[in-house]
Amino acid sequence: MFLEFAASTKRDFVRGLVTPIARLSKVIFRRDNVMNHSSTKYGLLGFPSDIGATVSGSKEGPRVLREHGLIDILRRVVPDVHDYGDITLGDTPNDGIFSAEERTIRNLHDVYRADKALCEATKKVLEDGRTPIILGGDHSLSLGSISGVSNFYARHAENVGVIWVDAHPDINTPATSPSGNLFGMPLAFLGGLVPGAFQKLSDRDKAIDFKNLAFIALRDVDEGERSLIRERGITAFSMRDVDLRGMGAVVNDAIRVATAGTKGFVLSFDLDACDPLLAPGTGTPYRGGLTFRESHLLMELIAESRKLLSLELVEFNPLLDKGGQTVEIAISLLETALGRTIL
Ligand SMILES: [Mn+2]
Repeated sequence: MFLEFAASTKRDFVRGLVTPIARLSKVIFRRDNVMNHSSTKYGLLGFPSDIGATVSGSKEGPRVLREHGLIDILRRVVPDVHDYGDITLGDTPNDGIFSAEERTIRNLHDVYRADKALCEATKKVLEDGRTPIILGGDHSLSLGSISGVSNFYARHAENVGVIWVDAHPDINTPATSPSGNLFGMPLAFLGGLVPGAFQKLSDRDKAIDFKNLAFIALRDVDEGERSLIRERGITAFSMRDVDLRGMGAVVNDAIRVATAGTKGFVLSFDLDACDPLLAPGTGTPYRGGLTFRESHLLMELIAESRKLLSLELVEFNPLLDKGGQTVEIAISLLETALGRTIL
């Protein structure tokens, strides 16, 4: 800068003085280490439900994240973050709306109420001109939230991609699910494989097209899921790919898949994607997961893409956390996804 100053004073006195001062003031007054995204407005929604999961406790996730100052921390990254609070459940649905296949789902009526409420709430956030940030809660929430995002963009016939970062692909159908828990099935419904009430949350035949879906960090996959991923040719980057190619190459490929012919993508981040040594506070941990830097690099590249339509952070279970390390990494990952940078 001082060299530039010296050089420019040789040219024009005014220009030479004004330019470095303007540059200096940018350095002094800009928000530190934040990407220039601050015009994006965000809307935060809590999904305090874990009845779609095997292990309970993630319903406390949104409360604990807020108690740790999440909103104020995010407002240091982007000025406009509005907290819409937690979703409000509607009435118990008429049993007649469910298909035979859906009837095998555990807690069917209540998970449906929660997903229907989240579907409408997510669409409302988008209608307000804000990018949704959804705090889980178990991963069954994505059936509602991604249906809501898809419905919003369906009005202009725009498609929505999905980057699903998770140890598990969550693409069982009720027929292949070993547990009957909805948190292992949302993608099968979103992709239109299971007819019934959940599919009808979407205004189109299916909320998403599998050709715009990319998995990252897979390492615990059920047999039915493995067959489906192969048959449908779904883009899936397991931990092997992260190990061999590095997170940078993997995320860039995932972004390419999720943005091909779409408006952008939803990032659905399950905390069990991270290694359990890093993030123990989650219901179905599996060893061999993402490191601190791998997970942060992913968020950095997502933020740089400027194609994020909605962000969800799921399966944070405070009851299983150890010394607050999971809540800390969860908040840190959200900050990075919103544009915080190292330099
Ligand atoms: Mn999951």
